[in-house]
Amino acid sequence: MISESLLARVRTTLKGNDTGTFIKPSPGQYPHQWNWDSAVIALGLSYFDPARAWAEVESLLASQWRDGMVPHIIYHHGPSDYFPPPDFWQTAGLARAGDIPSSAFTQPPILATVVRMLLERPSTAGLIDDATLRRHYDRMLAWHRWLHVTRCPDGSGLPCLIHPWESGADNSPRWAAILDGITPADLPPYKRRDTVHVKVDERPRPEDYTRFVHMINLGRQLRWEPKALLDQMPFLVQDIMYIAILHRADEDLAWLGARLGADTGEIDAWRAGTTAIFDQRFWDEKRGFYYDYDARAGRRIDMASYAPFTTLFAGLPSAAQAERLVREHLLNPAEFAPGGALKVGVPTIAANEPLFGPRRYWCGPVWVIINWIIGIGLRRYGYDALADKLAADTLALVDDQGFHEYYDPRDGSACGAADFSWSAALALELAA
Ligand code: 9WN
Repeated sequence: MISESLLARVRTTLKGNDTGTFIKPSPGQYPHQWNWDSAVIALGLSYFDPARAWAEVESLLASQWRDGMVPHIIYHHGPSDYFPPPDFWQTAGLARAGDIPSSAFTQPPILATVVRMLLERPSTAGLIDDATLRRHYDRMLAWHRWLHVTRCPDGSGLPCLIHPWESGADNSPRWAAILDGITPADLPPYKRRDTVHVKVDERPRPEDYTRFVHMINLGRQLRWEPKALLDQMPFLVQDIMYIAILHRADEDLAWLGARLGADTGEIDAWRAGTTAIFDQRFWDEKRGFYYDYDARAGRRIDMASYAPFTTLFAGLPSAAQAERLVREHLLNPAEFAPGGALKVGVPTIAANEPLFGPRRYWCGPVWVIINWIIGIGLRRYGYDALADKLAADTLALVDDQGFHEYYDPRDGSACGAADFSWSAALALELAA
């Protein structure tokens, strides 16, 4: 149940981050619109400003590129003190780019799932007409098609990410081995800004940040041409969480298509394709766990992370696989469960991984969005009591520490940016 006091705190945080056109992720650190942040922020808005929830969807989709991609950062109001600024991407004059300055790659496509959720709740359902919905549907369909086709080098329908920022989990140790093999060269001049607002040891290491910039520079040199990126970027990854979110979003997009009377055959084929290949590509029967895939090297990435649990959100594992994910890993105190070194879950990297970094961004901290996604997945498989416990523990964290970007799983203390929009928005989801 949502208390008046929680609602008031969320409203204050989101209003404080409202730019008028969109809600920014946090006051200082992230002054622009981010793709998956914006989508889940719309869910929070549905509790006290439902029209604004749809406006958030509208402003995100307005950034769509002509080739279908929906970018990861959108600079509606021009540059700020955030690095990289809009010009750094060098997208001006690109025929395939959109009308609003943006980054040149994308982020987890959770938007179609959010749109379905908004359509299924009374506060927001009646506030959108079919013509607008059809426009949103066509845009999301084009984005998903871009992912399944343009971003897929092997005909499997599984998209590849070409930069760690696309995963939403920028410096995850899942990418460490690939990043370690990249030697930055000929870097353009730049000044890192993220460590102005957040402690250095809670942000990506300097050597990784340099590689992020190096890969943006490579993309610029390739004029962001999709085929050239697939052929030449040193980072070419099939990310389990990204694909799980897309698979679930395909399901929700097909639901929307059926409601609008559209032919959803293309989406059904993507879903069938992903289901057919998912286990073969990612499942390790011996360890009862999924592993991401380095498509450039042609091998699995040996790193135990939160990502396998997000497959439950998409309904990808069988009941037996789900049981192994939960029993052998999620509830294992040596890895992901409170009890041993951990006080709160779910850490973004298993506690017994050598690269576990409990305060460093995506190297271990607990993120509200991840717990929310895992909780929905647990319910999908009937683990309601576990989902209830995860929601209660996550809410206790935000109650105690405030709406932070992430939390140290050893003691629940706050890390990263404060007044973080999706932690606030999703606290309402968890309470509801
Ligand atoms: C780069 C906004 C975004 C999130 C990402 C998170 C972080 C940006 C950064 O912040 O990434 O895109 O500057 O670190 O990793 O998931 O969407 O909240």
